[in-house]
Amino acid sequence: MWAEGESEGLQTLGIVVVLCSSLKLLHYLGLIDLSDDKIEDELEMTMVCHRPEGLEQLEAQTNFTKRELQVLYRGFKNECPSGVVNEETFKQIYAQFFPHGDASMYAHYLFHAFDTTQTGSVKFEDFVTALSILLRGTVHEKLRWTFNLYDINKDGYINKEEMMDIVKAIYDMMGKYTYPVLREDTPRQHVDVFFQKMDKNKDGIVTLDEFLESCQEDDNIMRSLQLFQNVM
Ligand SMILES: [Ca+2]
Ligand SMILES: [Ca+2]
Repeated sequence: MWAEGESEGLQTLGIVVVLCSSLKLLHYLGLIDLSDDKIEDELEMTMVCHRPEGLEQLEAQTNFTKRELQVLYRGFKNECPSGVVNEETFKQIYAQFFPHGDASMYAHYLFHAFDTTQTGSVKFEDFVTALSILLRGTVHEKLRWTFNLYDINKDGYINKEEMMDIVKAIYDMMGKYTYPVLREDTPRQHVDVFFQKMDKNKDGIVTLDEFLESCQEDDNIMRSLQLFQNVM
């Protein structure tokens, strides 16, 4: 039997992976280790090179300052000259950061969580909106975002199959080195424990309200969500 702590550990892991992945994405884009001096340089170049449309609007919609948005935009355009990121780019980025596993399915789900309008591409606006939530959003916003990630078919509920797919994708991504003693039935056991905990009324689906309630009762999840609050 699985101890309760282990299932909590997996849920926490899922959320940490989401957050770490976003941080790695930032690092990949060369934005995370910027010193103040560098920001000044970047800003100067940004001002010379381009003036992103709707910057005021984005400043109002996100928790980033105009200066931060300009730096983010420059990095984004630098890595993605077309101005949009497609699913293949997500997969390539994740393959680099999880070389021992197969991150393609997780990158697929994550891409669709970023691609809120389901257009098949992530624009700068989508990108910074998600980053703003993951790095500086309220706990409620972060949990909502995570719920949306797990709700693969975007029907407003998480069912067992969706949770199973996400858990498998996380296992695949982490690879054998992280979980050397995994048994085949382990993801199913995790999903069962997850549902026992989250599906309060036992109707076989997890609603957003059930998800929010369960997560906020859970100290592990709350701690991991707060961990990245002041990173940027
Ligand atoms: Ca669903
Ligand atoms: Ca339910």
